[in-house]
Parts: sequence; structure tokens; C-alpha cells
Amino acid sequence: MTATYAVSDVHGHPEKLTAALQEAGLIDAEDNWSGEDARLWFLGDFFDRGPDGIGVLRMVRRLAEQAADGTGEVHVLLGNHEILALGMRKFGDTFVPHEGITSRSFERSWALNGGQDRDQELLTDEDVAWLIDRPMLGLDADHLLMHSDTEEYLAWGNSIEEINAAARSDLHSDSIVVWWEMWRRMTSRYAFRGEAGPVIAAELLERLGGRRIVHGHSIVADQLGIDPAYLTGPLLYSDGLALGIDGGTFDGGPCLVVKLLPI
Ligand SMILES: [Mn+2]
Repeated sequence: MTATYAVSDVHGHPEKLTAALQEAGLIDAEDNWSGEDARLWFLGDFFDRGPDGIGVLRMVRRLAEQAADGTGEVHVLLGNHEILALGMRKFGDTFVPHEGITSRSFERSWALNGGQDRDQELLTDEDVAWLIDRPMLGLDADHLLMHSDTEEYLAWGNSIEEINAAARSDLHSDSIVVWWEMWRRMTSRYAFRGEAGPVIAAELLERLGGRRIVHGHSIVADQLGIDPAYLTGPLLYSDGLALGIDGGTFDGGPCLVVKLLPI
């Protein structure tokens, strides 16, 4: 049976990603795809916090090409930090029009959320064109894959196809208001935690398909109340309806390459 894997929130640490993918047997000693017919899902947040987001993006793009040339599949979903990096490049310090007294800009949020000058300098038009055609959501067997632990994706539509199409249209927009709303939606979190968590997770699965949500974005160690350095695996929670896989790579935690087992 074909093995399926997911990894998220590499946040500028290509060396940790490389080591983890080698350990999983998905790349060889020269960092080339060796996953044969395996499927690998990247759940976004390549940029910011760590020093080399561009290095992560380059590796992800290369593996996607190599897998496509062979028998494997590499799928890439967007995270909120892709929206942030692209928004920074596109709008810089332009203020976002809104009612209220605080001044918001992508530059301000980018600086507050670990934005790296080097990533901005090395990001090419071609990278941007590739990124703005990536989806937000995916479905693989019974796993519903997304970056953020939020139900805000439903604001784009009522099916994976509708949501990906509407988000793609937003990503091709030149409106700062549209871009800021994307950033806001994808920055929300913790929807599947607490008492209401399983209800929200179940509703999302009912509407979009799958039997378990797999997400990144919120560091698993925080939920467990431990230091990320002590984390050894993903966290299944919300009555088994959600699997959190963000190991906190940038914060001393492991880069988790998680094998998705049949449910
Ligand atoms: Mn995130």
C-alpha cells in the first residue's frame, strides 16, 4: 500500500526538513526524492521565524518536480506565513484601510511574526507565480489536510474545490483588503480544542469530507504544556478527529514527518 506522509511549519529550517525526510526514507543522501510511490503533503509555513525560508521553498519545489517525474506525489498547501511573505512583497508598508484607530500593514505584521529580509530579497516572480496557484486544502483517503486549525476556511466555500478555487482567486487579486482578510482567516487557531472542538471538527469533516483533520500551525508542545524539545510525535486530539503535526521546528522542536495511517 502506498504510504502517505505530512509535514508542516518548517519555518526556515531546511536542514531539519532534510534530516527528517531522510529518516523517513523520502529523500536520499543527495536530498533527491526516493519515496517511490509515496505521497507527501506539505501543510505550509515555509517562511519566517527561521533563517532560510527560501531554502525550504526551493527544496519543496524540487521534490514536487522530482516526485511528479517519477511515481510519487508531493502536494503543497499554503500556510498563513506564505500569505504574509507574499503580502509583504506585494504591499509592504501600505496601511490596510479599516475602521479603528490602529494602523495595520503587512510590513508591521511581517516584522512581528518573524519575517526575514533575506527571504524577501531572494523570492522571485516565478516563486510567487507558483505559490499563488497552490491550494489551501487537500483530501487524502480519510485525511482532510489543512494548515490552520480553524473553520475559517468555510468562508471561502462549502467544498474543498470551492474553497481552493475562491482562495486562488483571492491570491490572484491585487486588493490589500482581500489579502488582509486571507491573512486574518488563516492566522486564527485552536478551533478544534476544548469542549466545542470536536463539534467544530466534525462539522468541517461533514462538509468537506474525510474522517480526520490533519493540521499544522499550532505547536503541539504548547497544547501539552511541555518544551518542544521533548516532543516525540504528533498529537491526536478532539476525540480523534484532529491530528496536530506542528512540532515547533523553529522553537527547538522536531520537524515531524508524520506517516498517516488508515483510520
Ligand atoms: Mn501557521
